[in-house]
Amino acid sequence: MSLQITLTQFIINQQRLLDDATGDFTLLLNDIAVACKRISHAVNRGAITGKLGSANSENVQGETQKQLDIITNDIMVGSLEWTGHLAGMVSEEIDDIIAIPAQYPKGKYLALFDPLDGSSNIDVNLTVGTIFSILKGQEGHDAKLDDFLQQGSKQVCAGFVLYGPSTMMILTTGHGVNGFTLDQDIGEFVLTHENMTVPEDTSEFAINMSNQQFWEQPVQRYIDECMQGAKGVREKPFNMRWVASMVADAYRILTRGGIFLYPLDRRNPDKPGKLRLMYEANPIGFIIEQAGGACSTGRERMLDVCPCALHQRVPVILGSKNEVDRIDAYHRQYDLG
Ligand code: P6P
Repeated sequence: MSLQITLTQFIINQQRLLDDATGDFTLLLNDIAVACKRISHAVNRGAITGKLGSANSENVQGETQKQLDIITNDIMVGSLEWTGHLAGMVSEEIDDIIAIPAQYPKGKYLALFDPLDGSSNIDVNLTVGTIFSILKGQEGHDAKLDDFLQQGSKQVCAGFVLYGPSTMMILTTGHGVNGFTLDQDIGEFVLTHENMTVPEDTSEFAINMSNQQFWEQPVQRYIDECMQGAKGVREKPFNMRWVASMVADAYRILTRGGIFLYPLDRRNPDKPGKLRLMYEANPIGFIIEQAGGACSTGRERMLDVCPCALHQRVPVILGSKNEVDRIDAYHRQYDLG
């Protein structure tokens, strides 16, 4: 009888390929999986437990927090701070670095996460998710700001968990991308989508069209060409999707290709984009690249961006490689005048 491979079994199999593996990383990923199972349960029961709606508070981003933003953040912190694998954490919901309490040992990894991405959708029962990024820190020391400000190319692991019709974890440790579905009957993530790859071409774009007046010319040009369809220079019709939940749009792109844009927006020069580099663009960008896609700011490979702040925002263009390359080329032509 062939049993489906569990997430733990998969990670241990990968660990065995590494000579210097100590098992710490495997245990950390397992703890993240437990946290996300707890979040899945909390999100699924939001209406039943009366936890939908606003918390009447704002996060560091100045965004109104949902009750479940706070609940899921507490679940992530409470599930990871005691493990002895981390030197510190960063959360979208918390301004400063989250230190490991003195009573717990410190480890060598750093966890950065958006505990509930797309939470504006939670009250209307659309797919939301948890995004996480793992970096190497200095073992045994409280992590400082500079420890976190590493380029996305330094990530040792990135993943996101979708809370949708099914709960899924999409994971990369730098050796491709694999999808695991939570089998509620046994309470385990099992391998269901092996070696996910993003088709290099697409005819489906994802962007919030209501912001069109604020886009720079290269993005205006690209979207105009998509909208012209078969009569225009692209000589084929395009479709559009926009879930307003990055994890949901990213997963669709992983399964059938596509291009996702949350571009530079001229409304506020202090906010070059809406999405955050460290715990949204970098982890999703790492996954998309590992699946054969591409992720850029329009002017730079996302994973090469040198961070200067924990919650800095960046323009995000990701998905099918040939489309990202085209948009990057439009930016170069524009910048050259
Ligand atoms: P808008 C969710 O709030 C999020 O951070 C991403 O998950 C999503 O892609 C984007 O913002 C949606 O933004 O402006 O369309 O609501």
